[in-house]
This record gives sequence, structure tokens and C-alpha cells, in this order.
Amino acid sequence: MDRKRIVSDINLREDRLPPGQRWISAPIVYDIVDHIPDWDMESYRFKVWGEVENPLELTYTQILSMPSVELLADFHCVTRWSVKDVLWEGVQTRYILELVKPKTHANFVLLHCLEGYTTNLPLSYLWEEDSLLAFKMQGKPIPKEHGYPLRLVVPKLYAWKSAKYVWGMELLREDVPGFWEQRGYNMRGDPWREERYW
Ligand SMILES: Nc1nc2c(c(=O)[nH]1)N[C@H]1C(S)=C(S)[C@@H](COP(=O)(O)O)O[C@H]1N2
Ligand SMILES: [Mo]
Repeated sequence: MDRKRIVSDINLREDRLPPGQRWISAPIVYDIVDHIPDWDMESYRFKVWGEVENPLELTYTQILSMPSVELLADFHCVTRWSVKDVLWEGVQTRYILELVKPKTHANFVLLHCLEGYTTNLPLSYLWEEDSLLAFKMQGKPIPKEHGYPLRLVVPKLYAWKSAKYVWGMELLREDVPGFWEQRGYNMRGDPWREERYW
């Protein structure tokens, strides 16, 4: 089966490098905890709940068997580094949204991660063609430190919104600040508008 390859439209912008950023060669690992444990994949479930018609609960095997795409996208961290052309593979979040059917007043999403990290974003970003739930990076299963078993990739926002170790997507009527957003980071985080902090 030929897997569709998407090049993110952010890579094709004339102002490809957002203001105040510089290119580096590989993403730097950032975590809010010192030690990431090995996750128990027997009990792992990916869940979607909140303002949806059909809440969803899937095993990792079920996610790996969903239609997937390859994505080439730049990666922009709010601490001013950017990496060109990271290759991901995973399920488009728009495919997940079609399954769960968001209610009309679902406007925001809060991502829940296995180590306790959370981050919020407008739901509209999960309808973008280049937003994925990724299980591969640079052609291999995502290394543990980069988000195994599943990570969100939202190229149009700063990388702190690209949550690693994701297990939950909670669809919300009102915006709820996640880990960094409670500490002054922007509720949206568009790199071209330099939405870094409040
Ligand atoms: N679960 C989780 N996801 C996270 C973070 C985190 O601490 N925990 N850090 C974020 C930040 S600030 C950045 S820049 C990227 C870094 O991705 P990397 O660690 O794969 O390089 O992950 C984001 N996703
Ligand atoms: Mo970051």
C-alpha cells in the first residue's frame, strides 16, 4: 500500500523561518520530569472524550492499523530553535475527529500525557491536513524521549503544543490552560505571530 506523503504548507511559506527563530539540526529533548518510565502497553488506551458524539477508546494495535500518512514538517520551539523537515508517520487528527464527531460547541482540546503533561489548543488545528497523532519519526518507531507510544504533531503551532506520550484528547466548550499555559505560555502559540507568552 502506498502511503500518502504530505508536505506541511508551513514548509512552503516564503517566510519559512518564523520571526526570532534560528535553524538547528535536530530537536532538543524537553521534558517536565527527569525520568520517563517505560510505559505498560498492555494497559495503554488512547481515549477521546468530552464534547463528542462518539467517545473513543483504542488499543495501540488498533491505532497502528488505522489509515496513516507520512508528513514532512518543520518544528519550531518557543525557546527560539527550529528544525527543518522532520519526517513523521501517523494518523491524521482529522480522521480521529471524523470518528468521534465533535459537538457543534466543541471549540478547544486539552491533550493529556502519560507523565502528567497537558496542553491546550483550538480544535480547528486538529482539522488541519498536517496535524497528526504520530507513531513514527524519521522512519522508525518514535524514540521514547521523543514521545513513544504516540505524540501529537501540530506544525502550525510552537512545539510545546505537540504533546508527547499522549493518551487522551478532551474536547471542550471553553479553553482550559495546560501545563505551560498555566505558567504564562500563550493559549494559541502561532510562531508567525510570535505568540510565545501572554
Ligand atoms: N508530554 C510532553 N510533551 C511535550 C513536552 C513535555 O515536557 N512533555 N515538551 C514540549 C516542548 S516544550 C517541546 S519543544 C517539544 C520537544 O520535543 P522533543 O522532546 O521530541 O524534542 O515537546 C513538547 N511536548
Ligand atoms: Mo519547547
